[in-house]
Amino acid sequence: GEIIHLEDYQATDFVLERVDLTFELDPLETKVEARLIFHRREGVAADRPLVLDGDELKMTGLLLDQEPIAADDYTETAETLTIRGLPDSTPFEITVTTELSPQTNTKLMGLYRTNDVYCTQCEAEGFRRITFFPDRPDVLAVYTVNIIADKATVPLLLSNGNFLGGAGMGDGRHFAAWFDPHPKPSYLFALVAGDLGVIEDSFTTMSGREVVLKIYVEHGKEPRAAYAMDALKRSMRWDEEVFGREYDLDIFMIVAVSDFNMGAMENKGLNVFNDKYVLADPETATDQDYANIEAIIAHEYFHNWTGNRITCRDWFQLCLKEGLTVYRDHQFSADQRSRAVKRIAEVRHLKAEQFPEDGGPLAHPVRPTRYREINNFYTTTVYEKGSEVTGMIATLLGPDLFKAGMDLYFERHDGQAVTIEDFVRCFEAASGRDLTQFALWYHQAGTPLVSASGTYDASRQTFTLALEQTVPPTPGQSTKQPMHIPLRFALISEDGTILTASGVSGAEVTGDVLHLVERSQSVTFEGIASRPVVSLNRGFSAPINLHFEKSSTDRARIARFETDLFARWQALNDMALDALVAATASVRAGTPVICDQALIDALMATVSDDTLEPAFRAQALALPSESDIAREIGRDNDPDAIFAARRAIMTAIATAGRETFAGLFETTRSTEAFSPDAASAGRRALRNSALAYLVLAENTPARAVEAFSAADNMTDLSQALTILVHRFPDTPEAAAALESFQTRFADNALVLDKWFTVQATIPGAATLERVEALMGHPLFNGLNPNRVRALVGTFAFSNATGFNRADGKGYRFLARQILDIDPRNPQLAARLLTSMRSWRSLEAGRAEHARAALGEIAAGAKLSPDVSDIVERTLK
Ligand code: DPP
Ligand code: ZN
Repeated sequence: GEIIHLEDYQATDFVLERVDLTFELDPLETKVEARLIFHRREGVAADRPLVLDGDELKMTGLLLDQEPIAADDYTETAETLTIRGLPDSTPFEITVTTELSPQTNTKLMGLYRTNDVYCTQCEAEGFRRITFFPDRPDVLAVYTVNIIADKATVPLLLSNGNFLGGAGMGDGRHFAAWFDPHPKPSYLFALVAGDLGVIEDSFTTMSGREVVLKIYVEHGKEPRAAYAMDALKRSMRWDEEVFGREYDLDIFMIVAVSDFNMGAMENKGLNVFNDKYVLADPETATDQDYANIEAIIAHEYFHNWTGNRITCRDWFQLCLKEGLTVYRDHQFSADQRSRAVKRIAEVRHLKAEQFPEDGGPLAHPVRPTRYREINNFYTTTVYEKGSEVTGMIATLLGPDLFKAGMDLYFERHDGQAVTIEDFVRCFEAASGRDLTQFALWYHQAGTPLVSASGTYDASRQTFTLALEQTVPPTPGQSTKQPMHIPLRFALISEDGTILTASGVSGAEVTGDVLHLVERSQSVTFEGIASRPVVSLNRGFSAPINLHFEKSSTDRARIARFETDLFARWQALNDMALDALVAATASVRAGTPVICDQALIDALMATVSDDTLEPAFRAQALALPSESDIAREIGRDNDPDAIFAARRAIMTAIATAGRETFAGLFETTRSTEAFSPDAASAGRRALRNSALAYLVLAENTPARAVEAFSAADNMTDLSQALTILVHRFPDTPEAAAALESFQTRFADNALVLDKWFTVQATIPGAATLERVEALMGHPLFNGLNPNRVRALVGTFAFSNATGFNRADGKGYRFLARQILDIDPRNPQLAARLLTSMRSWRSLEAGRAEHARAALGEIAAGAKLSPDVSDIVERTLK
């Protein structure tokens, strides 16, 4: 593929008015007739041809106003259909007939089959695999869809919009017709047909309209869709209450399928979901699964306004819908659960996934300016950093002006395909604030580094905070301008009160928000009676790296006295990270690891504090991950040393807190029936982290074995299994537990994914052999993306010691998998390959092995554009 540049954007020459599609479904020979009504855009020269996009299409017919088009009036290439000699000023109809083979479409883009169900995925450029079409998001049209299929085997025929009607056809086939009155881009088209079960409900909108809600799943799985339905109704209500957004069709449908490249897809009125984000019951789903379902159901539903009603002008604007919609789903989950705990989980995720991306060879701006393969830009930068940028606008403007800006956005741009500039202008107009510098967050890649230091002047009673920002160079952007960074803060006195300054100079400060806008800024607070401790970047108000050296006593003071719960967690996490980095240095130097007593004391005080919600206490106990530690160290990383250091610190905490953990494990035992609500989930989280520490302290599998047998829900069961198998992988107890788990859930694909993941993430070099053996297991299925991600993906992304074996065999294994998967599913292969993005921060021996494995991939014959784009950028 060629590189596409933002600056080359031009509107189409022809305006598409209407689309009429007819599908005659067949596994190997589906016939598609597309009737497209166009007119030439005003001012476009009469000799300009119509150029349509296509991908692996077999065209069997082409008509202009129902007449065949002469051979020299059109040209077909692998990627385009060009039609010349079209009317100048009158509308005309192009009819394209294509033949598809959904059964053999393993790329899962366009029309394909999953467990005998016909299904589509069109974002970003899948519609061109169905018919020749102006397949770009700024072409909005009204669609009518007719579906014809065998009635007995394909009883259900669905598409976007409202149902027009259907009937039998006398030849064993039947048809259904759908009409979507809302103009939409092709990436939001969907068709689903097959034999599925359904649960049905309804929702009354704020203006009193009744909307039918349906969730389709495989027969027999209907009861497992109940939680998703509940989450959907809560999402619809919340979007009305918080954003004033009402649903706009008579019916809203969700279909769960088992083969899907993404999490889910927001097709208008007909969302298609990876079934992992729909199906749940206590026996088979963890609390994390429930939380994911709630978040993703909400996310796709919220796209109806942020994405569908207002869509993207081009794919460079992807964050316009994704960053904003992630922000919206975060707010929703925060309202449904504990806001602080939700924020902690978001920040952990951001640091674990987005920070490495932003700090490595795949770094790109939230709003990129060039791409080779758009599929590779569905990234945590576009999504999660995009959400953070939206959140910073809310922080800068405050809730009322932020809401005014959102209202203006909906009012101004409903029905349009717009840009980030359009979005930002709404907030400027609503607030009167110039957001030019702020908008650099969309344009400059890289995680800003803010260095801070404080000086207290007792005689003047002033406190001065010196701040400096740098944005590291990233691919294609060697120099950066200073950003507008909103830093929420608190000054805390030694006795724990939050201090209010009598005056501030050197920065704009509004409420608890300090505006850092220069490269370096010195901010003086007056009327500060005693030396304060600064809690900076409260709530993670800006997605930055912060260097602010503090004694562990000062960090402990924040952990104890902050009124912002997130900041308390952050202080604990910083203390732990300091300890883990020091411990890693000790391991590499061959000196004993000593755990900071202040960390142990602060953790134990937090964990024992019954006034804190259990979910928060569990988050406090979850130390920074191996990759967090590696990122903090930054270079010359030895994953084995990091693992050993982390294990040593955890053991020190476990030993010191043994009695506390034993007590917690008992007091958090539930006597009630399972409920997935946040409070119950938090209690389970605390109990299971107590169990993990206890098992470390006791150094025998007994307690994990017992917890495994006693578990009456999937959260407890899978936690016990993980603790047992990860800590004692080669024991008969671990083998027996794995065996019993597999037997018990043999017919549940989603639970079996967990079985593969537990094994793929066992720490240590020996896991590679285990993973290779599991690739040959009868339950492994290389065609199912969830299964591949559960085994190969978690090994590469979440097993630092196993994947980064010193001998490089982990990388070579991944290289073989990439080359094997790429021809059938390039999107999946490219995504797995991003696990190599931090290779340059490894110690020299591993880095050399990683480079060689990347070289093997790069040398592969006939790489997809997806994989070749990632491998080239990763090696650069
Ligand atoms: N399905 C993906 C999402 O909802 C892409 N739109 O984010
Ligand atoms: Zn989305």
